[in-house]
Amino acid sequence: MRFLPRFLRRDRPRLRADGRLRSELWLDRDDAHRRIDKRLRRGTLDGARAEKLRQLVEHGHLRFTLDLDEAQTAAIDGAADALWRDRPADVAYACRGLPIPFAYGDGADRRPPYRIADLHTACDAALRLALDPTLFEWVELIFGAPAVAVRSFYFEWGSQELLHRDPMRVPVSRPHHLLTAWIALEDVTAESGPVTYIPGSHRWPFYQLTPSRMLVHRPHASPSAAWDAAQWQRVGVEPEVFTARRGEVLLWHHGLLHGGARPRDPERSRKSLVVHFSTRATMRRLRLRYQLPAADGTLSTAELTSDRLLELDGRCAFDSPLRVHGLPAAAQEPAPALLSRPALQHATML
Ligand SMILES: O=C(O)CCC(=O)C(=O)O
Repeated sequence: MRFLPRFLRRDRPRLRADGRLRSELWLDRDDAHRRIDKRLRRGTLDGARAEKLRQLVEHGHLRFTLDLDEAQTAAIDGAADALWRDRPADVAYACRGLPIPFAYGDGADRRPPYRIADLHTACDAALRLALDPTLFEWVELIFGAPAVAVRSFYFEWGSQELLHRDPMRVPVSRPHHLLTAWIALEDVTAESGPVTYIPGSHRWPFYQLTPSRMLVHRPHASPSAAWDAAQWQRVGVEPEVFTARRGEVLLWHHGLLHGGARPRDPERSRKSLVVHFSTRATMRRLRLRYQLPAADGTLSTAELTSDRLLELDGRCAFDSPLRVHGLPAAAQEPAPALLSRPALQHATML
């Protein structure tokens, strides 16, 4: 193992012969439906939940609704306004590339399809939502183990993301210990660019870097993106669209191919919070990459880690590495090179 190149050591996850990730989780096992039957017979699961779990096993996603009132969503939107106004160094946003702390960014970036990374670390209302008890109940029912919210993204507009799978983007220790909750913060129609997904694609084989090894935490332009696009073309299905009322949640499996539709009306907001979850026991430390200023004032990629948790009634979310490392507030004294745009435009991955 010591002699493997670093990128191979990181990309250790093994694939099964059918190209899916090796997973010990009950929902990925061939007897998943029998396990649901057994729990129904024992009375540890009710019929409605059992149906939703079957949906997840078969189609890679399930839906439910949270009790999310307007005051909570208004507080979340207000926190986004405050970040753009105050431009702190310990919260970041992203356009098409790696997140950059607000302090080093540019107000002109507040346009589609930017997103705020880990708003839950800067806003109590977003933290309460990421740690919502109903959300955790579902996630822990599916994992069969205590969960942790790994990171979140707040969107004001649709993401317009190409179809992709989350293990390429979300740095969890075990890529199959990954569930994503997409939460509507307002009613979302076809006009505002809803989330799209391909039911059943969670069972499609992953791209193999070398036999049985998959690629994780890699850019959109990686061979795995091309591989997934080719599979999609071969199957020839239209993605489904998640139009939603405020508080509705689409929860998806790590393998589900999903993205964001192009909005019919580009002016229309599409406010949402995306929360990625893993299991507490496997996720000890969060490693994230950012665009940060180097000594010469230009922006370059830096990896920071966090093992600090934010807790609410026993439910936990990772605090962001930016807050743990406490970057200086560079906005007070911006170096001219930090405001040059090329570095932002050339970054290609989250
Ligand atoms: O909100 C969307 O349109 C998609 C978000 C997404 O793909 C993600 O966060 O992984």
